[in-house]
This record gives sequence, structure tokens and C-alpha cells, in this order.
Amino acid sequence: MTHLRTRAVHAGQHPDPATGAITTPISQTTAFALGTLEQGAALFAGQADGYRYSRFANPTVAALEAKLADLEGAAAAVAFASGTAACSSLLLGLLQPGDELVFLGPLYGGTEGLLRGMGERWGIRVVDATTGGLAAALTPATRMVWVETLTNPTLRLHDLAEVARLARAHGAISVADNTFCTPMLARPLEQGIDLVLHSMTKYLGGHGDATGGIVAGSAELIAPVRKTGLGHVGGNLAPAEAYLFLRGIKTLPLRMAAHCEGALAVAQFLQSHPAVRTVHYPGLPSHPQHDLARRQLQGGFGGMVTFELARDERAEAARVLDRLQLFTQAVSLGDVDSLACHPASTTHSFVPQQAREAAGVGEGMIRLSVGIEHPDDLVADLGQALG
Ligand code: 3LM
Repeated sequence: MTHLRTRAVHAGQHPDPATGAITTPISQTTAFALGTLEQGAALFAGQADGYRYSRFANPTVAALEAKLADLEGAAAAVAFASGTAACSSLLLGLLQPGDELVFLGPLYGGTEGLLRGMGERWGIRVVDATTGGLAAALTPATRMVWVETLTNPTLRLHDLAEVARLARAHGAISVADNTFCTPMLARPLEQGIDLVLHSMTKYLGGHGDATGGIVAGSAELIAPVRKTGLGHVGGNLAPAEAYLFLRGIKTLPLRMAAHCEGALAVAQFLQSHPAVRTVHYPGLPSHPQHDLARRQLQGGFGGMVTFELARDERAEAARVLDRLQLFTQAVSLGDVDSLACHPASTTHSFVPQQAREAAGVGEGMIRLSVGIEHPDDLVADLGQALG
């Protein structure tokens, strides 16, 4: 299996040995029969392999972890009940009081809030290197570097190989949130990044009907994240949700191609509209990192398009958003349905105003998650809303 499109269908899945069922069954069970006392003791001592309790591991969840690890080229992965549970488990599992975490923003507002909030609470120094740059922010105490493969909502890129190199030179673990790109467009581990993270709630699920997160990387790094996140925090993914992600990922390559096609058409249309000041889409030659995007992203430039209105005001954003008909006004992204939101008042309302403005998230900014509908219909909807 060399092609991602084949691996998206088959990786992690085998006909059920008990029944021959082709689709991975939902193992809707809390506990597993341990056998004899000594067999149970061996399982709990880690001297034998097998399932014990679904908070620690579950066959449906394990199939999903194997599929995602395969797609990201990772040795191991651990799934969680949300992307946010994945983020907090990663921090709690790998950082100690006194450590330093450096991030390049903007990040999803919830992640930034989590980093800043948990950092303060747990004695971790959190440094925002968005303006000053990564090289200047790294110190001997830096233990972790955090980036998004396409930033939410401004759709900027970071040179992942360079981020990985700098982090490694300082003995820090590099983390890339690959939610916006998915392994179809970016595979950070191949660039030297240590851990990759997803909110599966978005493109991996793809249908807006399940919440989940996952972290993938080396067995050495995933083990403490699993132990803390599942064993201590208890943020495990439910088997029924794992089933939805397993099913969603099978069509991810096809969906991503449609998202990318629609997003490019939408971005090109917006770019030519007089009511629009700037369009942020890495597939446009006008994007300041178009060359990096061409090098780093494979197979397309993603399904997200963010734009700034010529009149940079909340009232103008409301005028446009409130008139959309095909795009639903909602947070979240990556669904087959098109969604639109106002980041300053929703996804990034948790970020202090000054940091938000420094990251370029203004009141006249609108973020689109372009679904898989026909691009002409999406363009027509935007056309009538912009007026
Ligand atoms: C959003 N984002 O609309 P969950 N990493 C990234 C994300 O975009 C998100 C998470 C992690 C949005 C959610 S805003 C109230 C809704 C890049 C989520 C967190 O915990 O699964 O939501 O993932 O931008």
C-alpha cells in the first residue's frame, strides 16, 4: 500500500477474526474478560498484550489510531475525546513545571487559551514568538515548540523543516497541529516534526457529527501522552465516535480534493470583488508564502479561505455573514457542508484583543470552510451576500 488514497481505506482495518465482518465493528464494551487471575495480573503488569478496560484501549479506537498513524507515517498514535483533550494531554504528559513552551501564532483561540491558561496554572512559561520569530524565543529551558500547519484563521504557513531543526537544536519537542491540512496535504513528521496533532472533529470526520482528537509520533513520546491523557485525565474517545472517524477517513482523499477545488474557486472570486480588501488563501499567487505553500503542501492548498472586507468593521462582516444562504454561519470546519464564521467574536474571542490584533485577526475578517458543494453555487452565494 503505497498510495495515501489506498491507505486511507485499508490501513488499520482487517476483517474481524471472529465473524469476518469487513467493517471494523463498534466494540461497545467497558471491560474485557481478563481470563484467569494470573492472566489478568500479567495484562495489568504489562507482561502480556490484550484489552482490559476501554478507557485504556479499545479495538475500534485502536483501529483508528493505527489508520491515522499510518497516514501520518508515525510509529504510534493515541486518540482522545476532542482535539482539546489531545492538546491538554500532550502538555500534561510531556511538560514539567519550570519548562518553557514557545508557540508561533496565531493558533486556534481555544488552543492559545489552553496554553496560556494551563501554562500559568502549572508553572510552564508560555512564550508567543509570532512577532519576534522562533530563533529569538528559544532558550535552554524550551521544552516544546508548537505550530499549526496552516494557521487558524489567517492561513499562514511555517517552514516545518526549519521549525523542527531549530527545536531539535535546543532539545525541544516540536508539535504541529495538522487539523487544517490533514495528512493529504501535509505530513509534518516527514519534515522532522516530533508530534502531529489533529482535531478529528474537522476534516478527518468530515461530516460534522463527531468530536475527537489524536496525537501521533514516536512510541517513546506517545507512551507518556497515552498514560497521562487516558490513565490520569480519562479523556478517551468513545468507540462509537471512533467508528465515525474510521468511516470518515476512508473518503478523506476524495473530500479533500473537492474542498481544495471549491476553495480555490471561492478565493479567486473573492479576490476580484470590490468589497473585499484581502484574501488569505495559500493557493493564490498573491499569498505572501505561496512559494512555501507549493513546496510544503501536496495535492492542493486546503479548504479554508479567510478574507478581510474593504470596510474593516464588525457591522460590515455582519452584513455579509447574515445574508449567506448556502454557507451556514457556524464555528468548526472541515465538514462536507460549507460554514462561515467571524473569528474575532467566536473562535478567537478567547485570545486577548491585543494578541488577536497583532496576529491580524480584525473585525472585518470572515473565515470560510468551503464544503464539497458545487463551486459555482458557493460563488453565487458569496456574490449575493457581498452585494
Ligand atoms: C474552530 N477549532 O472553529 P476540538 N486545533 C485546531 C482547531 O481549529 C480546533 C482544535 C484544535 C474550532 C472549533 S470554536 C468554538 C470551534 C487547529 C478547533 C480543537 O476540541 O475538537 O474542538 O478541537 O476553529
